[in-house]
Amino acid sequence: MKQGVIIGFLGKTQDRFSEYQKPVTTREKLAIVSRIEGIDGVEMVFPYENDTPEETKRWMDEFGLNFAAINVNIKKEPEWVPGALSRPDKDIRDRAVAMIKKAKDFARAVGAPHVSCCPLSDGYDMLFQIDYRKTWRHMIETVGEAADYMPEVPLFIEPKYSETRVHCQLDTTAKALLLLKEVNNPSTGVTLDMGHSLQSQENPAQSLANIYESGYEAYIHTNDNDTRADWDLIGASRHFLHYVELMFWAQQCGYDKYFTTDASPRVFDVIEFFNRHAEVSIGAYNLAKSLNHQQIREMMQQEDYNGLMKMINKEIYRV
Ligand SMILES: [Mn+2]
Repeated sequence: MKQGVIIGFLGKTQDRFSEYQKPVTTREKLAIVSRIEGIDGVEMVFPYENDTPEETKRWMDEFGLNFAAINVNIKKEPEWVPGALSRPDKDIRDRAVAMIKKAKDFARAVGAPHVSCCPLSDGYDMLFQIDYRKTWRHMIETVGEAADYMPEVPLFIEPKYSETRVHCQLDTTAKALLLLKEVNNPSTGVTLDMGHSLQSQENPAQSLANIYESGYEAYIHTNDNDTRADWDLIGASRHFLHYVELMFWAQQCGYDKYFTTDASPRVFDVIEFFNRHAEVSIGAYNLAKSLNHQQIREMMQQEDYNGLMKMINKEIYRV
């Protein structure tokens, strides 16, 4: 199991009410990653957390780290706050697509395996706000154009139900898959964020299986929440069995990319928060690996629900 971290959470973060932790430079964030036990992967936000590809690569080598992904941010610039990929103004859409293309250039230059994009600002707050037909068509066109560019760097799309818009365009894993089916480019995939999936009232393990059975690649973000909001809690702090089941199906699907934490320490000590996250993630992964996969699938085939419940009690909860 390879574990990574979205390094934005290693410095100062803020919500509507408070600021958390201290501001640190990207190089300092990478130094922190090297001190977290069990994590050597980095997901870096482009264009805000990087220097030139050469300098960025030097820092990564200095601390012995590897790229899990490049995360392209198309919501921060003032013109993209109300949306980017689906807006009526073609110039605004074009500049968002250009930013994704630049992120792909950067990913290739530093040797990152793929670019992940979560189009959080695309969506709506009130009813009768946007033209659902046109905005959906724009999503297909813009994601399609970004996917066509430099296909050797795949583009992963991350759905989320809510935030920053009250209702995001890509509100479920199924909606992201529908978009990718329309785009019809094999060099695309879905970033399955465990917390986003829970907020969309999905079961993350089932959503992961749906991505693979639809013929697409998946990239996993780990965290947890209370299913009402995307709290970015430490992994398995609320949904332990879901966590183990996600690991089980990741193994069944042959998942070999980084498990990248998208959790936010906020009031907790940064390094110890991620030490505990990495610890529970590898623990859940190894627990899932220790299960008798063949027997479990046979019990599912035979609809032996009592046998499966007993397996959960004895092998997972260990009660
Ligand atoms: Mn995420």
